[in-house]
Amino acid sequence: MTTHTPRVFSGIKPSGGLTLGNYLGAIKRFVDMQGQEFETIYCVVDLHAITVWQDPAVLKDATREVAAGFIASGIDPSQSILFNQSQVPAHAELGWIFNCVARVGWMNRMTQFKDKAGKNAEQVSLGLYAYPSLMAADILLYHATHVPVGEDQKQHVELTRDIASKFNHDFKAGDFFPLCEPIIEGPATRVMNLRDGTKKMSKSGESDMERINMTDDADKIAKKFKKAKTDPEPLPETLDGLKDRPEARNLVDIYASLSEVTPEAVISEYAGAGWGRFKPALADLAVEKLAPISQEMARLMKKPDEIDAILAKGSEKADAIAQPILQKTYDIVGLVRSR
Ligand code: AQP
Repeated sequence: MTTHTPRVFSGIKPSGGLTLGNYLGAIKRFVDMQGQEFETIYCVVDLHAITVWQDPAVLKDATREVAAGFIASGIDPSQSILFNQSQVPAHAELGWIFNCVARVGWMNRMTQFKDKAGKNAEQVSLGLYAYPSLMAADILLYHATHVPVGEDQKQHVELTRDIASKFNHDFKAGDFFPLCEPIIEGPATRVMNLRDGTKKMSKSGESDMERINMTDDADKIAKKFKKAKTDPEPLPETLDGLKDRPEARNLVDIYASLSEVTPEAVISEYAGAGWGRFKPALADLAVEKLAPISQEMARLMKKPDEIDAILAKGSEKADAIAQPILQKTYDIVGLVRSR
């Protein structure tokens, strides 16, 4: 029985600018896990971004912007490994092996693919369909044991466990690939769209008004929260009163996550308050928390060479962990390493 080193891996795809959902559901929690008992590896997953068409120049900018977002939020490249996926080719190599382990039936159950492909499933890229097996490779290439993600990625982490199990079983490889744990915690594991509380806030959502971008200024943030869809009722006395009020619940959860208290505590502070009081308070809080991050992001974005140098160094460190695991995988699978 192998004991795997406690190791965290997670990533964000540069398919647009970072949103408050990415921040609260992922990056803020990545920062919390840094410097604890884990080795932490964070990745800008550019190969995932291109599963949907990306303008090449925009992709480069978005890759650096996501890296800047990590650093400005508190990911310290001397404490965590920070890199972009395409620079460690072992991700794609292990991804191919996992394409041969994962079953088509498993992929057909992935709800994110169904949501993204919609009625257009015949026309989307093969890469979008195979995305979860590349994600499994991202995680298992480092023998990661813990994967902090938002709620929407839970199914993909579960698939990663299925791929690890099937590989270990089919190749009689013991517990070579660990069964990683998804870590989905806090009040903002699924930040919802500001115009429709039944949909997730996404980078690539149609309207800019439905999301808070990490680069939005104070005026924009205030305007977006002011226009956020709600209902006519004031905030209730207890959290139960937010049942069937998805937009209201979302704003309370965002407030709780930004101020690092429970949703119950928010409700007890604002019980009976109308939106005219709550929304400006939420906007002020968001500006207070996000402004220092967006200012630092803007400063970093003026120095793309510095960002690239950080990513290059991180890629080397990541590669040093990944290569022995990939080579051992080749041996297990029976691929002759002739050079
Ligand atoms: N709305 C959200 N609430 C909480 N967590 C979220 N995450 C994304 N949206 C929310 C988490 O952020 C991490 C990175 O996600 P990703 O960028 O790799 O992919 P995604 O989940 O597909 O993000 P988007 O913003 O919806 O991108 P597009 O629109 O391009 O598909 C993950 O941990 C995710 O859970």
